[in-house]
This record gives sequence, C-alpha cells and structure tokens, in this order.
Amino acid sequence: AHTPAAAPRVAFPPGFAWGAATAAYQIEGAAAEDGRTPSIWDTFARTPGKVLNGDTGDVAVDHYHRFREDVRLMADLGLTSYRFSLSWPRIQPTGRGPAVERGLDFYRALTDTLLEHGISPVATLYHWDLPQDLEEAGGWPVRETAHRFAEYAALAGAALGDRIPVWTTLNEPWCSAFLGYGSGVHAPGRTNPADALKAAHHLNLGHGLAVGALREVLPASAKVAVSLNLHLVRPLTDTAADREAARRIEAVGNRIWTGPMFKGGYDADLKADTAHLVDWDELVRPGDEAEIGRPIDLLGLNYYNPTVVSAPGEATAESAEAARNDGHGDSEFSCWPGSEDVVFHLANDDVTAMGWPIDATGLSDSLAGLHRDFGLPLMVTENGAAFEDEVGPDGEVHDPERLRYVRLHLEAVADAIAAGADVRGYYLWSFLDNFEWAYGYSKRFGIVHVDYDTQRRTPKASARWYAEVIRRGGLA
Ligand code: PNW
Repeated sequence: AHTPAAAPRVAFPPGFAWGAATAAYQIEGAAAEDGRTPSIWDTFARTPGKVLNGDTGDVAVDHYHRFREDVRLMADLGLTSYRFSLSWPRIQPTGRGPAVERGLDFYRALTDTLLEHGISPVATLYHWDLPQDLEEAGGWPVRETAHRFAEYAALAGAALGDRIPVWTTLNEPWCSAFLGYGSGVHAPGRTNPADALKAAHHLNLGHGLAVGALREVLPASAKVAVSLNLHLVRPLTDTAADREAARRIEAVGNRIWTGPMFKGGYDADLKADTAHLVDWDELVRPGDEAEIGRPIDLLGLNYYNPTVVSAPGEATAESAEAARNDGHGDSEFSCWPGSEDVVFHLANDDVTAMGWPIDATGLSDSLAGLHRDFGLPLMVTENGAAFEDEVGPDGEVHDPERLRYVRLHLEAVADAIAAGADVRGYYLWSFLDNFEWAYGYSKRFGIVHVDYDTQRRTPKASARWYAEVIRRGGLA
C-alpha cells in the first residue's frame, strides 16, 4: 500500500485527467492483419525517400499484440486516462461500407482492458491514416471525403460508444492539410497549395459532420472534442511588418480551424490572403460553416513550442532551420499557402532532439488565450519531447531533459488554471517510443523506452517521476 503523498506544491483540480497519448499507425503494427488495408501512411512510408531510413509502421511497437502488457504498464504508472486513435482502415478498410468486426474487436479488447484497470479511454477518430482507396478517389481535397469520414465516425461511435466517454474527431488537421498536401512531408505527400486549402475546408467539414453523426449514436453523457496544434505565434519585433507576418500565420495556421469551429465562419483576412489560390465562395457551400460550428464539449490543444515570425525578407541559415522545425521538413514546398514568404525564427536555442525550442510560457499563453477567446473546457491532448535516450549499463533510461520539459510544461498548465482556464487534463506525448512520421524510429518521444529489436519496454526515469506526480496530484 502507498503511504499518503505529502500535499503537492503545485496542485491540480480534483478529477484532472493524468494521461499519455499515442496514435494507431505509430504503435500498432499488424498492418495487414484482421482485414486492415493500407492507409496513406502505409503507402507513403513504403515509397523510397519519404521516411528516414525507409522505416514503416508495418510492425511499429507491435502494440496490436502487446496491448495487455502496455495497459498493465499504464496502470503501474497510475495513469487515469489514455488517449489513442482508431485505425480507419482497420474498421472500414476501403473507407466505405460496413464495419469490420475483427477490427472493432481489437478496440473492444483494448478498452475493456483499460476500463478493468480504471483508465478512462479517449479515442481519436482520425490521426492521419486515411484509407488509401479514399486518397485514390481524391483524398481530402475532395468534398466526398468529409462525408465518408462522418460515416466512419457513426460506425465507430455506434460500436464503441458504450465504453469510450471522450471522442475526438481529428488530430491536428493542420498537419493533414498543409504537411500532407502542401509541403508534402507527410502522407500522401502532395504539394499543391490550392489542394491543401481545399483539404483544410473538407477536414473542417468532416469534423462538423462527424460531430453531428456522433451525437446521434453516442450516449448523452459522452463528450466530443477535437485536437488542434494551434501555433502560439509571436512577432520577432513589434514593428507593423512583423505583426502583419504574425497575423498571416495565425490566420492560415489557427483561425482557419477555430474560425468556422467556434466563431461562425472563415475570417475575411484569411480568405483575402489566399484568394489567389482558391475561390472560397465555390469551396464553402451555404450551410458548411454552420455544420462545422456544431458545438463541442472540449477543445484539445497539442503544444510543443512557440512560433516566432518576421516579415518577408532575407532568409538566413537560422530562419531556414526554424522553418524546417516548424513543419516544413525537408521540402522546397511551403506548408503556409498564401504566406510562403514569412520568415521563421527559433524562439531560443534550448532545443529538443527535434530542434524544437523549449518554452513553456507558450503553453500557458495558449491556454489563457483559448480560454479568453472561446470559453470552452480545455485539455492538453499532446505535450512532450524527443531526446536521445539510451538504456544505461544499469538497465535504466535516465532522461533528465524530458523530465525537465514535462515539469516546466505542467507548471505552465497549473499557471493557466490559476489564471482561470478550465483545463481538464494533460496527455503526455508519448506513452511509448514509436514511429515518428517522416523521422521514422529515429526520434524517441516515449516515457517508456522500446527496444525495437526485442520490443522490450522499459519505463524511463521520467515515467517514474510522472507516476509520483500523479500519486501526489501535482508537483512536489
Ligand atoms: C504531432 N510540425 O505531430 C502528432 O500529433 C504526433 O503524432 C507526433 O508524434 C507528435 O506531434 C510529435 O511530432 C506533429 O512539424 C508533427 O509542426 C509535426 C509538426 C507538429 C506536430
């Protein structure tokens, strides 16, 4: 039995969800089992040159077969909630037609195991794995895909709604639209700014239609949410030109989602900035913005680092590096349609293994801003850091940098709560080391180390520290 923990110095509200997060393609493996067909990420990863070292999610960390062990580890750490994603091609392989029972059975078994251990499941419907057949029919730039997504949401909600109390529609639609169809560093790897903007609208529409579909099949007590990687944008200087650069990036980075979801529609400045690329009056049909604006219960924020921008000008080696680290990846194509010439800067040079600057004030500022602008209950659905961890000779993984990163960001969450934001939970990215998209297995975000040869799991020092935070209900 545990001795009662001393009162925490930085306390969190009762019922605060202490979580960790993953996504299907990054951990499950079993890419061709039980009726699962390829998604755009299978196709992309199997295309030479797209993912570092030719890595794929074919096996990943074999969570599909090891979920019982993984849930036991979560329980050992005392997690009260777990955020994962449902693989669309496991549930509805072609993106059309009835659900596959064997696919649903995996998520029934996973959620049963979570619930047996007192861990509350949070399911994401779409963490980037579009069925390849739907990409071949045009993908997200095509309006029909939004309707297909809502149908899949209804199937999943009807089958699993009795056991999953919190549902999120999309994870980071900014990445799906602008890395997937703009810069091309994510699947499907297309590079057309007009298509990227069309994808953005159809992701929004898919979200709204899915919220409607979920409300019809979920129990009244279920909560519906979305996870957005909203950029905390800061102008490099206070000049009008730099503030204008920040306005442009906020428009196409953030307000393109939050405008129609929470404020009734797309802002005029966003449409003006991109009018040379798409005809918004043709793209957005009457009723679309109302559909996208269906009320949701919680807003999920994924936060890693702030974004510093300045007016178009001479790009430097430093700004090229900053641009890469803001998602441009290794691409000559921009992920900022209509604002390609804005210059990016690193907020500071205290960086993670991704090269992402560590600045937790961006998280408290983001949460405070979202609370002020939208007044919704919030969750931090992702926050965490990659570092170059190694298993030491003592068999332990010492990761003081990750521990420090998480501590700073939990303090920032507490600051936002103290300032009045209604933050309901925190999901550390990630529970396990996993397939880090274009970086393959080269970047480790887990609080649990995975040996990719043996699939052996080893909780890192940061995991043991997080367990202690959870036991105390806050920071010592
Ligand atoms: C998020 N960017 O991805 C995802 O939701 C996770 O699946 C991922 O593993 C995690 O963050 C860490 O990368 C992002 O370049 C990928 O701006 C790229 C960017 C942002 C988020």
